[in-house]
Amino acid sequence: TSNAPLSPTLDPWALAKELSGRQLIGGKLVPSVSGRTFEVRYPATLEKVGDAAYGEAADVAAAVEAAVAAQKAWARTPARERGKLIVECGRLLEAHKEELARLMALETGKALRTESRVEAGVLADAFVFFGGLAGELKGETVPFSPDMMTMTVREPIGVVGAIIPWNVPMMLMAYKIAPALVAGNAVVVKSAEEAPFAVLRVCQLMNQVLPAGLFNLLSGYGPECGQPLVTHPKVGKISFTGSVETGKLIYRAAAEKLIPVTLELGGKSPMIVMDDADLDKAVMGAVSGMRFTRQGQSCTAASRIYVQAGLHDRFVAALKAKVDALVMGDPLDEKTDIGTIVSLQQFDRVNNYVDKGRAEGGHAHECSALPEGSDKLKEGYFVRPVIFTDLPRDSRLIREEIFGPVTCVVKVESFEDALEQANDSDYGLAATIWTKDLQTGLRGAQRLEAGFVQVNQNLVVMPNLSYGGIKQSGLGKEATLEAMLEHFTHKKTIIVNLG
Ligand code: TXE
Repeated sequence: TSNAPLSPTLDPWALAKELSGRQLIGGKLVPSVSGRTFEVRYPATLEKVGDAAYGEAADVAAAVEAAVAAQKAWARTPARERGKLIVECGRLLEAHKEELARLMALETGKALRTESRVEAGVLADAFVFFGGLAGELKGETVPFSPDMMTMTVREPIGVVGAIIPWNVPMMLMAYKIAPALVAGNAVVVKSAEEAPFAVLRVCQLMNQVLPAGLFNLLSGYGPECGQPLVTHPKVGKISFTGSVETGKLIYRAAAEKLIPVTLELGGKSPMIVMDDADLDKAVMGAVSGMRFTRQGQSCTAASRIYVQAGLHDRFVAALKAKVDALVMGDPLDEKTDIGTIVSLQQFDRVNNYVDKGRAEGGHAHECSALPEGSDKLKEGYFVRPVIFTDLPRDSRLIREEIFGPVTCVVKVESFEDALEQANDSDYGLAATIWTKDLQTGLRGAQRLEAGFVQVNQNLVVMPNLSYGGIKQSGLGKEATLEAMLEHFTHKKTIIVNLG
């Protein structure tokens, strides 16, 4: 299984070079079958970080073959032994947290101190959590007849395909592959084209602990590499996080094969602030809930804030002051709170929304300042956070996921008005409500249409809390023991006639 221990490499540029042109297939770092690569650049300066392997159908075939072979022995390994190895992966990832965080900051532009380090910590924690659940892969007995001993057992699906995005790639990968592996499956992951290296490093580290071929990582583009993974006849399940459009494509392709999918798609998460809310706490909730430090690139971002009329103006002023205080700069710099948007495509998309909002008559309160000093940063994909007010009710900015540092504050008259507008959305991922009246808070929690609701609290994501949306936000939940059993195992019924 394992090769010589790897020591942490704290220079992310050197690490990216080392990983360039490689994927992990069958326990080996190998180039793509075609030998082709694609460039990855640092979004803060546009300097070249490295070349990622250009995975395609032939690479998918090789990875699935390796996974099928490795899964047989893995499924026969006692569950708690599997769990212990996954916990060991968690410990190893914990020891490499800093290098993973730096590599993440380099390829995605997410600030090291406020975002990338946090993600690296959550990653290790997810492995430890799911590894510890291995003993809970239990079945049931059924009181069917005194002459029949009837029971159910949980069996692995076989090979699971995981397709992940670039916004929190290490964490989202961990939430898919750790439970899948503990449940006895093998995995083939396709990374996002914007962020191929940190997840590859994670897999290289896991490869020191786990059998070769059990998990494989391909880098490549959606249609050329993701699609063949979905349609491969030996892949028995797809777990996807990304856009609604791609989620629907995957769902259709999976329907052709009749395999299960879980889809974590976008969001347009409302935050309701009542007149009686604690202003300071609500404002802090908006700053962290909107994920300004991640440039708003979060599916749970509090991107629509409904504030009751009595508090509205003070809320906007206080929010602007808090966001103004965030320092935008080089993502690798320890002073930086806010880094960059991940890519030119996303940068253009966000700027287009800001232009649209202005054209619709909205008032754009621009916050924070663009980084100063280094000329190199002039090329970077920096976008100033924007708080919109006075947008028309049918504004596209209020309805569509922007995935940038743009939030819309809407003045509402009452609790009912806030609820009606909050629920008037295609999405249903997360929601928060802020009030000192617990009765109002609980009524909000009951009536808000979302996968998870929090009262006087911004969004907490942990592996023991069910995570996922309703409506266009997705299908199926992630995290928790329940999701591990439901999404990564089959339930088999066994009847023994005792007569
Ligand atoms: O998503 P895509 P993109 C939303 C967010 C963002 C928008 C576009 O609004 O602005 O989506 O982002 C792979 N078959 N979210 O373009 O295309 C792709 O290679 C199989 C919300 O990055 O969905 C990548 O690995 N796979 C979201 C992954 O799908 C395909 C996080 C996501 O890319 C494929 C990211 C295909 N045909 C974006 N096409 C969240 N829920 O947090 C693409 N892919």
